[in-house]
Amino acid sequence: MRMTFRWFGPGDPVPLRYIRQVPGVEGIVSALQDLPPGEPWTREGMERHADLITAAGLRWDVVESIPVHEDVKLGRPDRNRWIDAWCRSVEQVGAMGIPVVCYNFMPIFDWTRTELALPLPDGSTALAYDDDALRRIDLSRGTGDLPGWAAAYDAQALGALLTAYQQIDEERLWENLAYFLERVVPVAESAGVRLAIHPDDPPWPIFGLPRIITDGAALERLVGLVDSPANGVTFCTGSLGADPANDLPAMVRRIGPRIHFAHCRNVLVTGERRFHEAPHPSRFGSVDMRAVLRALRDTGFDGPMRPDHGRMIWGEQGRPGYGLYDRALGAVYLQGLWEGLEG
Ligand code: DNO
Repeated sequence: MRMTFRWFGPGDPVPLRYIRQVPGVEGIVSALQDLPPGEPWTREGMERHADLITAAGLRWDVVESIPVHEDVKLGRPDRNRWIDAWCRSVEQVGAMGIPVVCYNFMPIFDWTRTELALPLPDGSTALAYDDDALRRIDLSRGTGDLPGWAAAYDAQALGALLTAYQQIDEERLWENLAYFLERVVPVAESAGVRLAIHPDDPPWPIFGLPRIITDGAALERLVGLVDSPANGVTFCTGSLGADPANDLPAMVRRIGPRIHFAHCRNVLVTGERRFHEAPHPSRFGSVDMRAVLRALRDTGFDGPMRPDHGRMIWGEQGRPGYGLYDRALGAVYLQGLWEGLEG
């Protein structure tokens, strides 16, 4: 296992020089954040970004993410153009010697929360999700201030997309994912890059949109779509762990060698489709982190791992889920756990 840390580029309130001081963190997880989905990544742009990381004494270990254009997920006639652009970016990633690309196949919305700063009893705040609150969100004004969502759509663009997705049920989305993977996996293979799909977060349909990467059966189906080591998974304990029916260690044991990246985060499930994020150690949440890490160890995981979202603690202000302090505690906890399992 190699401990890594996400960095959102020069605009990130957490500077690389602080990340460098987190014990054991050598690798950075990052992306060319400002490029719109579909825009191919250039060598020049990647080198500029990599230089900043190297100058801080760190290494760019994982690209998270190269966004997949909605036309690909919708299976629209011009999807090949966006898939080609995605392939060109993957080739650049390979040429830079970065071994893993994390991506997702969630329609319109990436990770979604209904509350960005839920106060916890200890005075910290955490990201939270409540399906009832989600149903009360009015999308007729666009994505506006929907918590957690990075790309912004105005009312008209969002309405058009939501209408287009009415034709896409889960099986169609699987077909469109297979079409995408059949084209990108061979390119990743030749570029020396392993693709790692991120599970849907939360792992159930939201706003009436299909979500398919939600459980163990889905992960097994995914790796079977194109049977290549380059077609793998980001094992995100927080996303998958929000559904109590998911047995995370069992999932790891089934798809083990195809896990190329681990996102470790705890969530406390507080009701039906309702949870908030919690400190990383097992006792604070619904994820048995020790059992997950043991399964990763037993299946020979030697890839990058990162602490996922943290709470906001010690008065830190910044990007929700991505402050320095609680993630740093997570990184150290995860390394301690791993070390203990080595014994
Ligand atoms: C949230 C992240 C996700 C992830 C994408 C990968 O904090 O884990 O936004 O980067 O889903 O494509």
